[in-house]
Amino acid sequence: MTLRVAMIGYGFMGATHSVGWRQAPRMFDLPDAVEMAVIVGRNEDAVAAAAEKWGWAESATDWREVIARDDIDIVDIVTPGDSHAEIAIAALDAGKHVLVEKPLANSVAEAEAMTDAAARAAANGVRSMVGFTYRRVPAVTFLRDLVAEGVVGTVQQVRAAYRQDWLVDPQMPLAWRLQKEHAGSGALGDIGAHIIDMTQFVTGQTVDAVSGTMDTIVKERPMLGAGELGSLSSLKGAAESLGQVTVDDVALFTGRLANGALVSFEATRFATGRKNALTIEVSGDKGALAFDLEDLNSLQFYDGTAPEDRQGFTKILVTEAQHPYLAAWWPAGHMLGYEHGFSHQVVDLVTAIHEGSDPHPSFAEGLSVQRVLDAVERSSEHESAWVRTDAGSL
Ligand code: SOE
Repeated sequence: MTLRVAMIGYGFMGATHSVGWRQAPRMFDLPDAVEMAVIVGRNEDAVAAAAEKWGWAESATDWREVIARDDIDIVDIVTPGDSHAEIAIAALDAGKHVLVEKPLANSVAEAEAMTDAAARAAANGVRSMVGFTYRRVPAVTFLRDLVAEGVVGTVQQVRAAYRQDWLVDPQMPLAWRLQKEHAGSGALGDIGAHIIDMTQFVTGQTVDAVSGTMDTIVKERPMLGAGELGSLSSLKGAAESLGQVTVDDVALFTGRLANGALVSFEATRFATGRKNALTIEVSGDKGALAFDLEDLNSLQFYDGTAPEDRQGFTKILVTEAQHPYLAAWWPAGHMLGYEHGFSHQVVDLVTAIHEGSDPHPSFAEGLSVQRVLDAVERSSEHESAWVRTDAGSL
């Protein structure tokens, strides 16, 4: 069978997902063929250029028409968060499998409606998945496997941070990611969502309560031209006039996991010198594991059960055929990069569709992250009071 894909959106995430759709069928033995059928965007010329550049067979400007087509099987949504709910629900109701970029939505209400639509669709064999792609960096998947195996023992504390610095320059324009109406929130939802999901994924525990503080450091920024959203890969041409930043630049929060362990979270676009620094360290009563996205082909492992004179963190190279996803790529020892997670996401979605199973992260897991995001905002509004998240179960 051939699965025909329509991708809605064509910014930075459009590029990353296109790489995934292109590479996965070439490097992995997928159970079904994949065809990059149509890419959709509002600007006819720009979306036609994206189709040409990334290898989509067609381009189109009306996502509703595309979703109604009988020859489309999968809808991949990479638009800003404010349109995720409308497009995803329409696609699921039309019987299309859906992949939606993180965070699932801009609000808990939207995420709940999407999760309901996904459950209705699942009853008819329609699959849905959220694009928390970092789960599929082989070292992160392996870290999860090791924690589940009991290698660190009982998880007692987690440190998770996602630090970028692309907003330190006050001339960086007011792109959609800095506008609440489009993005829902700022650093919190964009990159904080990744570390919440990763924490829940690797520990198997929900974040049940949070206490947080959020701040906007540069409150006004140069406006973009009328109708321009500003993709991260092409931010330029800002006007003289300034507009209000309506989201957070920094979100610091503490979380309490279901088993009682504490987590410190930091999501910031103001970590001068830190470009894409996602780090997580899981400490248990028998050992610890740490991951750093800027050194993504390895893990740091501390074995607390080793003889005292041989203890200390050691580096595990996650580059071998036994490690998740790696057998399909290069000979042992050859490393992967940022883009490979997007191929692994395609592999797992296509496999789940073929097998008739539900891929992870499900919309329910996306909703769980959304509830944590919402609780952090409420906590920050109430002088960092502890707020329960109602994150549900994983
Ligand atoms: C921007 O902060 C961003 O592109 C995120 O939106 C992505 O999810 C992450 O992969 C890289 O940084």
